[in-house]
Amino acid sequence: MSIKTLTKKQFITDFKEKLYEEKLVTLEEAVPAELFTILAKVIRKYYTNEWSKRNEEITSKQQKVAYYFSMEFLPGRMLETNLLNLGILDLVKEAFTDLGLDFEAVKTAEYDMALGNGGLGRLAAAFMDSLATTGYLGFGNGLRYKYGLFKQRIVDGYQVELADSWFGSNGNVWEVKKERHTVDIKLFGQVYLKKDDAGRLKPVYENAQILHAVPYDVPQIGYQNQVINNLRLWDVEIPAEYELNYPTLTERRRIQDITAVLYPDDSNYEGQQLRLIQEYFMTSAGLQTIIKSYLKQGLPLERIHEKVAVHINDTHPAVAPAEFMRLLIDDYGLDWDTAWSTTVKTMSYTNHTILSEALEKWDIDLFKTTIPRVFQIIVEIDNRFVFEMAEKEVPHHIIEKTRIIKGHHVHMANLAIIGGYSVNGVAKLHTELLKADTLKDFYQLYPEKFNNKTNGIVQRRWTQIAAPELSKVIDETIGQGWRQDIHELRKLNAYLDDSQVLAEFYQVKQVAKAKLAAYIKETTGIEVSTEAIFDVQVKRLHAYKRQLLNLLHIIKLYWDLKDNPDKDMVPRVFIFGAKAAPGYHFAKSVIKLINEVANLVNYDETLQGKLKVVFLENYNVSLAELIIPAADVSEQISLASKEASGTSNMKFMMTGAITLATLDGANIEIKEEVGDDNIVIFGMDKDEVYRHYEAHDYYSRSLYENNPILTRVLDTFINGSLPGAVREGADIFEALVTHNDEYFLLADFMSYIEAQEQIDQLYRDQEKWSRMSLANIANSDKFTSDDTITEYAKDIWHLEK
Ligand code: 26Q
Repeated sequence: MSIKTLTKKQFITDFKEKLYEEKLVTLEEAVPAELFTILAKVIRKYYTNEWSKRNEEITSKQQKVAYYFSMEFLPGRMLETNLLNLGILDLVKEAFTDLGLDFEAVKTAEYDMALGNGGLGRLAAAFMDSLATTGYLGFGNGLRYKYGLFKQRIVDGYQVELADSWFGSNGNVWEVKKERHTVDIKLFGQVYLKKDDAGRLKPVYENAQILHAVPYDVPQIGYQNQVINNLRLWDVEIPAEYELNYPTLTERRRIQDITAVLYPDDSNYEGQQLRLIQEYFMTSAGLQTIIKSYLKQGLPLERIHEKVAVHINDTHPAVAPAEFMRLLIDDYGLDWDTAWSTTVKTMSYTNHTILSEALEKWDIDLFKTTIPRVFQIIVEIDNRFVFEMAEKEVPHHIIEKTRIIKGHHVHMANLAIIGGYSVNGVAKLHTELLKADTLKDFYQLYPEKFNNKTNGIVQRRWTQIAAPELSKVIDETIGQGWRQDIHELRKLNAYLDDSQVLAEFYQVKQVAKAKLAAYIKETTGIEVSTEAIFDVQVKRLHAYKRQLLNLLHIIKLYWDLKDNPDKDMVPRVFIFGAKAAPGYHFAKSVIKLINEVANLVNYDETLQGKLKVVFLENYNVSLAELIIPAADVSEQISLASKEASGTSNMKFMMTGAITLATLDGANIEIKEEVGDDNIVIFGMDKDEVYRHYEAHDYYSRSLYENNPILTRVLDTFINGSLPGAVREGADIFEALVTHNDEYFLLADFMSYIEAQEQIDQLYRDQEKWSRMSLANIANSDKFTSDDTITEYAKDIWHLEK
């Protein structure tokens, strides 16, 4: 069966047959969840051949393969992208119409695959799609968490977390378990070195725990190109031998915990042993498989870097260089120097944060107890690094700052940098800051390792899938070529003065807004008008992302309207979506306050419907697909220098929202692409921020006391205006006034207010606004992850097509 010759008729036959065979029900009786499963199973059959061919190619073609190691992959729903990429989305939709079935209902029966927290995990999923689409041999390696990122409910304005059991008892429909590729993972115990017969030192393990890592492969289907790559996710199993020791329930549970749940914290590094085990488990399993697969080609191990690139997504798999050394030396008998030389040529690392306190480090004793042999190897790597640097006469203090083991900790970023050949940041500014600040000592030692790779997004998901109406209008304006080659979007620049075209794009935005408005009404009961500006901030909740600054502006508008109900303003709907890490009190207080302000404004008739605040619970990829195309304003308001890149900013741009932003992360590159007139910038830039750090001259309290607007807005938190959030109000007030406002909200406040007023003025001129919006769509092609991954493939991994 080939996908290219598939007809609607054949599909309908296959679909009905499978439904009857597996569920013993007819079309009329089947519920959406059943229909979804059957549909997925039917289309699996269509791509199986291509998929298994691809797996064989690795050995047969002897081409270099990149392996993307990541603790997180956040693809969201897969049905629609899989259909689109297979080239049968329209065919299936038409078939469903013929059968009287509701495709939308079936599609929404799929659970989001949310094995990631946010940006980093979504980027990894985007790279999987783009690797397949560009045709490079690039495979993913991660963990098959039983529970993905928690499901968020809002109860009385508070975040409540529920377990996300994203696959039922039958597993995930897309995955295939590959039991015969199971590998052993060794943890704990004691290790000492003993000479073998040949006089070589070999490690002897005592009391180690041996676990099974079992892979599940998830297909990554390229866009209409017959390429299907692999995302390999590892699960833990208890080996039969171990069962013979009658492990207690607690012991069994402790093992199963390894792949039970994704850590929901995306900033605060927390030194928990289970997390270290997760990281090591995934990394070791992946590397063992890679070596085995490489050796099948009959090539010498010391040249593995010619056929294999291992990419370390943030420090989470940064144990990789040490584990690779262990395998090469202990299991395959390479000598240290040969092993080290090939290891460094195999590993590359992406950094996703500039906050140095967020860089992962592990307590030495914990590390030694958990993976004793790997620890020995790290000690050796560290010693040799120190020796080599001293020989090169690198100053002592620089060596101390860059070595791997110091202050009773193992520093994972240092291991990733020393043990690899490439370090990249995720946007231009971010990479510059890494070089000048966070990693500056390493930049002195190894300038040649540093490079930038600005993030990207899968344009297909954010246009063709999330914004079908928009896509149709683009087709009608410039033809369909942009669906294959996103750079053709630039043709839209020829229509910036075409009132007819501008009106059509405006209309399409209104359609998306109406859909979102209906969802808001249905899920929250709040009525919003599509005539209002839809002003959106959706992302993880973090102090540095400054959702609170957005809220301060809303409170200002509230008081303006209370003073003057006839205030001349375009009605606004402020829409938030954000999950807070469960232990992050500040972030949870902000959620509560947003919801309290929503209660204050949404039902106050005197505001004449000019101000609405909506917090949509459980923001995830699927909700993003609904929200982003409906946005007029994209809030990207982090304190300059703190947001490494951001990627939602790119999705908003591509679907025609106007970016309201600080000069941070990729916002800077968005501004470069779209031009100063089509973006609204405010606030301090990174130089001003850094100047305050150096001069220690920031006093938030004096801004609070001397600016009457700020006084009034901040007092709202403590003067009884928000009776449902007295404690949270006090906490937030304290953070901003007493604890000197770590992220300079008060410093940027007036500039933000002015920028918001500018937005209000711009929106009044419908044609002008539509022109800005279209200019954003027309110049968004730079941010396709297809191009980002091509740069990784060429500049870092040196892959051939
Ligand atoms: C670390 C140790 C222990 C437990 C969890 C973690 C952890 C998990 C996830 C630390 C960080 C993360 C995620 C970080 C992240 O998503 N960063 C974002 O990456 C995006 C892609 O590069 C950027 O666009 C964002 O700017 C950046 O914040």
